[in-house]
Amino acid sequence: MALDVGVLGYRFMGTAHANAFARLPMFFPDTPAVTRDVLIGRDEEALENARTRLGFDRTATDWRSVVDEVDVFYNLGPNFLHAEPSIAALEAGVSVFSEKPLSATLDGATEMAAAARSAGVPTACGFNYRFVPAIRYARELIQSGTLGDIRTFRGRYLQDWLVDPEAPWSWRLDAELAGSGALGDLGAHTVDLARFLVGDAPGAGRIERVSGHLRTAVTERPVEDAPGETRPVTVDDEYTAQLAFEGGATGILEGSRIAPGHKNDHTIEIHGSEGSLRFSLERLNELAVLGQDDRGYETVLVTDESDPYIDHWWPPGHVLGWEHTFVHENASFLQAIADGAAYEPSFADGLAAQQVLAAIEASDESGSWERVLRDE
Ligand code: 4PW
Repeated sequence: MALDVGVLGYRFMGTAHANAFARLPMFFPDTPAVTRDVLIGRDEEALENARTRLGFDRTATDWRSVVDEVDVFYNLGPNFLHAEPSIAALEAGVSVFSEKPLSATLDGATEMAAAARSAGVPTACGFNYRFVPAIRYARELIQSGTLGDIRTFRGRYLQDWLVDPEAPWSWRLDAELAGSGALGDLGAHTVDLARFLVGDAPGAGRIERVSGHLRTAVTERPVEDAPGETRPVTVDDEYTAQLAFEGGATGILEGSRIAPGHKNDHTIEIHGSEGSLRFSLERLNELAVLGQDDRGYETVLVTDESDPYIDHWWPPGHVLGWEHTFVHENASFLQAIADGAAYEPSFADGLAAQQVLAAIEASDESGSWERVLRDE
């Protein structure tokens, strides 16, 4: 029987997930079938256009009226809207997928993770970069000891869509609506990859302490279609952070939405006692690996037998792109729901990342290193 899916949000992420729903029966035919039941939003005209384009059966302008009518609720709305509808769905026993960061606030994320624990149904936080074949291969290499003891994790995520001071204001630039800027939008992914790749590796483990710095370079931005009107920017344009892992490894993170020339540059470098590896999202079919044989970094083409998804797509060398990560993550999540099995990255992982982000913000305010505070 097909899973009825309700989706709040129909722009960037709504399209990315609807594309995944459409691809699944073609490329992952064993994944449970999905009925694109209801698309949720406020602007009726835009919503109806999106319903037709994205292939949903119906629309709703109030999430409250439909959140308990579906089998899976996808919360792809602005960050401030993640907590309340997701908790309501969980209280009705509905599985929930939330985009990242899990919430605009640490309190919201904590409540969402608690609701997920009580509901006991699979939840997902949208850390889609865990589903890049090269990242999964990197984890395998680290797990099998190829890099030895982990010593350094370096992660940067740079974009440039806010370089122009005339780029218009949006909810992503407001602390109440978004929580933070580059930190939550981009840093959440980097922190999650640190957890995924080295969170259980020798020498690294959990992130214990952080030192962070946030900066807003452009403090006012024009309001679209309102000549002469501006609004304040109350989130960071860029952040940097140092990490101390419990096993002794060090970490360096940076994120920016004002880095000219960098469109979606998420680069990870990991050094261990026996080798190193390097990954860049803009070349996501490759992984650079430095082994013990003194031959320098070698580029592994991940669209080969090391690609865990190769059987689902094209022959080796027929490269994958950004949108495939959403297909892989939805295949795993929907399968977990059908099997009643655990899924990762869950709301617990979303909360764990948010606790690190909160510590980075606290450090920016205090000017000191801060411990990452956890519930357990
Ligand atoms: O993964 C990225 C996000 O964190 C996306 O590619 C775009 O930039 C959308 O939001 C951020």
